[in-house]
Amino acid sequence: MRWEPHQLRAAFARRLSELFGRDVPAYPTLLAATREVNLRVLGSQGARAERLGDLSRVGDERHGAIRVGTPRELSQVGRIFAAMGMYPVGFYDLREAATRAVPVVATAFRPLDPPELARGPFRVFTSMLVPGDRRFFTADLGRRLDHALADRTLFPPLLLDLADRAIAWHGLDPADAESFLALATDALRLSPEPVDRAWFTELSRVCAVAADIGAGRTTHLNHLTPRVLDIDELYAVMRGRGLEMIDTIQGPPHWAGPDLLLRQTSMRALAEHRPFREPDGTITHGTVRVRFGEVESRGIAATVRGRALYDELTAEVEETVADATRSAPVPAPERARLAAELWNRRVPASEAALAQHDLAYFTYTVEPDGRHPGGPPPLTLPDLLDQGWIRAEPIVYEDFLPRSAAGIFQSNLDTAGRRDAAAPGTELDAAWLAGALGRPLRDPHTLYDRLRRDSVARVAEQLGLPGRLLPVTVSPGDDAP
Ligand code: OOG
Ligand code: NI
Repeated sequence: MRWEPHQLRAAFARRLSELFGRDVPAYPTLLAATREVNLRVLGSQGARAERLGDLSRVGDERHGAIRVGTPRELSQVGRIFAAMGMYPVGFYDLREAATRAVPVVATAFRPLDPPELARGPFRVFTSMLVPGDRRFFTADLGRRLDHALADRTLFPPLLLDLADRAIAWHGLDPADAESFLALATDALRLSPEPVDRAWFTELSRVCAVAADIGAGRTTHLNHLTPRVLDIDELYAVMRGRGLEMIDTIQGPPHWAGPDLLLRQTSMRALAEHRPFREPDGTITHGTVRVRFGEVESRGIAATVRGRALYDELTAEVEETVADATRSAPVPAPERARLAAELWNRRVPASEAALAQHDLAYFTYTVEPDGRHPGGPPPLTLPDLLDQGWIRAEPIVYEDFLPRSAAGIFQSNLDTAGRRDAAAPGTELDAAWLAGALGRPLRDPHTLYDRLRRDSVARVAEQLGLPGRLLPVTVSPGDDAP
């Protein structure tokens, strides 16, 4: 018997959930509320509720978040996740996306193709500190941070060996699987080791994220996020139970059309006990606020065009709010109302229209014989769809959004931190991150686009239209909604 990567992934997600449930009391509350809301949505909407994933998948679906300090640590994370069939997708620069100091760049490790996603969609948002960025760290502090980070071992050599073995053999025997899972889970536990008070305080002045990543000698799971079918209702339920939620839901507003991209909201981190080593060598008990709760709902993946529209509308809402704020603060519900109003005006509110305007990704399949009309099929996708030859299934968004991620980070920062806008930033991009990881970094759009393209090619072949079927995309610039 061998444990395959997807079995390791599922077991790892379960172990993290147990660990987190023991340590963070709000997490079981969040899971219970998520289950209730999901069942309620299924009860009231029936099959429609499962359009973007059946409840057995959605109910188990989680993403985690971890933070590391160096390219070397990041590449080790890449090995451990590759053992579980999770690969880096997307480059997120939170230094730019955040208004407060969040000196990290990030990627997400996840399964790549639909069969693997169906077997277990666990993904982990992974951030890496950038001590070389002079906007946040002076040359002296950056150097001392580099030094401290170079000197620690987040992942024991045996864990990395087992990861390499799992990659080479596409799995592990049961005894090795057990060691691998135990060591990997242990590496993400909050350490009981004392934190150096002076160092922690110095880094906290830059920002809490730098202190969280750089002050200790270990890393830890920051949050574990369940997926919910109705995030507005979940938000209300959690508030009703007295949990302190941030004031907004990040991402697209609640609007008239289908769920798009990703909506997320989070809970305030609880103060957790942690020992500190004071400058005089004594150990005292302090608290840190790092681990928090988050919940998300996933929608249809937006195309490049859809994403550009999303970014444009987000910027418009922000401008409107910024203008209005000059006379009086704009409360969160008012912001949500403004956004919804804008979306309802500017975004086509049906799956068919989103597909037709090339705003969201779908896969296409031929209707079974007897379900579609006879005679020669028409030659374009919209006609094939209109006349009932083929059907379109939405592709679920499996990735993250940089501004939302920045919002989730910031929701748990008490202070703005320090940032010297005049200092030069460190240029880092997807190619740089791929180099640091030592493995290919996939672009989300390429993955979604391939699924769409492959399905169109299959439709064309099945209907005997090879090479004649028009591409799905309308050419850029025409009939923008
Ligand atoms: C990661 C914050 C981003 C998300 O879901 O967008 C994130 C962190 O706090 O480490 O988890
Ligand atoms: Ni998250």
